[in-house]
Amino acid sequence: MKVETLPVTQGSYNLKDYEEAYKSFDWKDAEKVFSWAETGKVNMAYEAIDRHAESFRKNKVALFYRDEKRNEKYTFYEMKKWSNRAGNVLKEYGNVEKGDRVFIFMPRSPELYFSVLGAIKLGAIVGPLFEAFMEGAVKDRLEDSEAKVLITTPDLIGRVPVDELPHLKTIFIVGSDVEEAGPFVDFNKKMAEADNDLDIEWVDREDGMILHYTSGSTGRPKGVLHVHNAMIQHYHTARWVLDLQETDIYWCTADPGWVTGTSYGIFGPWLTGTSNVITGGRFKPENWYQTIEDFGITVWYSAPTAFRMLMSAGDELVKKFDLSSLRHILSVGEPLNPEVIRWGMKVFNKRIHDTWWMTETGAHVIANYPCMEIKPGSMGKPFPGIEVAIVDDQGNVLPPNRMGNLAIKKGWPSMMRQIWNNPEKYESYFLPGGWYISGDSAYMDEDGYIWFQGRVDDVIMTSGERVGPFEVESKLLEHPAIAEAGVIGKPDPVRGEIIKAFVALNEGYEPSEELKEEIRQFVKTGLAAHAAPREIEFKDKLPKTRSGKIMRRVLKAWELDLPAGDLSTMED
Ligand code: 6R9
Repeated sequence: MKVETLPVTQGSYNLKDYEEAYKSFDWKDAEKVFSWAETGKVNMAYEAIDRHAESFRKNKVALFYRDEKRNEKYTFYEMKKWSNRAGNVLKEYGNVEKGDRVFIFMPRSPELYFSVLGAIKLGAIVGPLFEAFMEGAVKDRLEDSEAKVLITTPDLIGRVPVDELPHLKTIFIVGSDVEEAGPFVDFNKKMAEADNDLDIEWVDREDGMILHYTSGSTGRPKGVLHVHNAMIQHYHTARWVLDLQETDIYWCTADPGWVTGTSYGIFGPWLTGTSNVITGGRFKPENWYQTIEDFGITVWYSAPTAFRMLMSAGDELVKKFDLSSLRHILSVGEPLNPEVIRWGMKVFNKRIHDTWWMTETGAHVIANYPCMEIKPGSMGKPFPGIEVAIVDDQGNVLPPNRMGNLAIKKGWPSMMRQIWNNPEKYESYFLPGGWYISGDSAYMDEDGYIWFQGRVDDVIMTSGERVGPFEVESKLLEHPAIAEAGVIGKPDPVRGEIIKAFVALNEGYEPSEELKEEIRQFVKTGLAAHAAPREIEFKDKLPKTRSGKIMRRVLKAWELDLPAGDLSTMED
């Protein structure tokens, strides 16, 4: 089969550099860029902010922030001061110490970023929560992590069941006219009075830094812990994959509630001293193009669903904006369709570069580098210094063009170090021989390009967000009308997949459109809007194994009109 390729992007290095690096790349050398290589004093937030504030980048803009109400910018010097203040506030009023879990549940705003950095400066472990989470999702995460401090807003505090969270001692509210009583502290007021200087807590490279909850196909969401050492990979992937340079204006559209919004919305850009644009508010194609034009975005990192939505907004709209500043565009989170890449060539005259990685990997693992030819539909090649292979279920490496488990050899710098409170779960990711099993299936072609084939498990990727069917099913079962529930991802041209629920009703309930809407609202308000099933189908009974497990693969087969496969374990 003839595979189409697209020519290289004019990046800051060429294929020869890349090939050289590929042969000789050594993570030990890669560490030398950090100040701790000389001083021995480690802290991610110091490397990301303070170090630049003490250099020629002092007055360079670190953060451009814009939403419907605010339009602000902060230099590295100002970011240092504000994050120091945040650190002081957390220490003084929240007694935050090294290792404590500090959760942040609020929409994007400069205060969110000051808080993340301030908490990391204290050696705390930051848990960012997506603003769309509702009470059940918030409670699960605060409970499992035993968070001591929460930073949130007046709009969101109603979703935090404070009385049911004994470990939660202090709640900072970011808003105006905050009433200070019990655990509640007025964040902005304390920030206004706080000191600009802070004693940074120097940590060990293996100390915890960020805790991202993510979904699997079974069980509750799990806390994936990353340590300060991850900065090595954040820095070098920001250099090689994002290709960030001194004069770049970079925009990552992801929220810090998801791993892309921290690794590449905070750490990667700031470790490399890059000007970082952050926007709040809802997705609107006009606003996105306007953002690129107004800030003169040069490097843009987004996701297939967003590109597909822009695509469906039409090519005429693109022409209304001056997007000539763009030099490098990247994508992550779901398969990037060749069609979208072709559209990008047409309207931006630029390639869109796919990248593959996961919450658990902490940073890029596979990418299309600016200097290499792209094969549309392929995720690219492994990052230098990381061993990626396709293995069978026993961990044997498969030859080219054979589909199997996408696996990574244990030991890359930004690998997760723990599943919070769940060592068995952590161990279950690895096969003998040190292979980390991603849960994705793929094959590698003879040129070393990797082609995504699907998830091995039932995890749903909807609009680039990872949703565990179990979490949605559990919520559905809390509804009084529902006796049984099974949830699958149904292919969708824009969102990648949408969530479809099959439900069997309890006696006394009748299927109806109103009931569907009520169920949808129930999940939306109990869990999160993005986790609510867009489609619901009533069934008398759901297919189950004899041990009572819902057989999602049978539901999927029903949905897609496919053979259901081996039914020997199904009950009658
Ligand atoms: C960073 C992030 C991880 C899962 C992963 C895979 C899917 C990510 C992809 C991709 C096809 C790509 N995924 N990148 N699928 N092509 N370029 O997305 O982390 O939320 O943990 O999701 O996303 O299935 O296993 P996370």
